[in-house]
Amino acid sequence: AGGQDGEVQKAQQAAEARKEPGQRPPTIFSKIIDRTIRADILYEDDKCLAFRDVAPQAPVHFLVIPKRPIPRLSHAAAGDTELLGHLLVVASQTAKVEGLEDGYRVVINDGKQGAQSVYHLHLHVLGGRQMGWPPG
Ligand code: IU
Repeated sequence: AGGQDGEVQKAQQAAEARKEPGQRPPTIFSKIIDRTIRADILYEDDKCLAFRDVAPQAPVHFLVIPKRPIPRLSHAAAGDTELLGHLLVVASQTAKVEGLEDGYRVVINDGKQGAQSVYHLHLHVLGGRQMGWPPG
């Protein structure tokens, strides 16, 4: 025990830690999509879902997610163009239904420095108060 085995184990753990979280299997958002977990759903169609964020950072704060799980924006490919455009249009339409006629903020967090915590691509839509710039 110890010695070389310990080194091998350490190297394996380091390799595991370096793996992008985005490579890992289904997130909690998959469970919201398949209704295993409840969410306050504002809009749904065959391609996407909009639901209220459980920890709202503004009077109105909802997420728009694709049903097909792209882990993060930086993993998006040319073939995702139409789907990503659709998410923006749904964000805009849902913001209208939510009464955000004075404007709102749309945010996509990507990866560690972007402070992404759930690796299933999502648009944040925040509104109902004055936003600041730059964001934190
Ligand atoms: P982020 O961009 O990955 O940091 O955002 C994840 C968001 O998902 C965050 O605002 C959470 O409050 C939100 N959320 C949620 O609405 N429901 C959940 O079950 C979980 C996270 I976990």
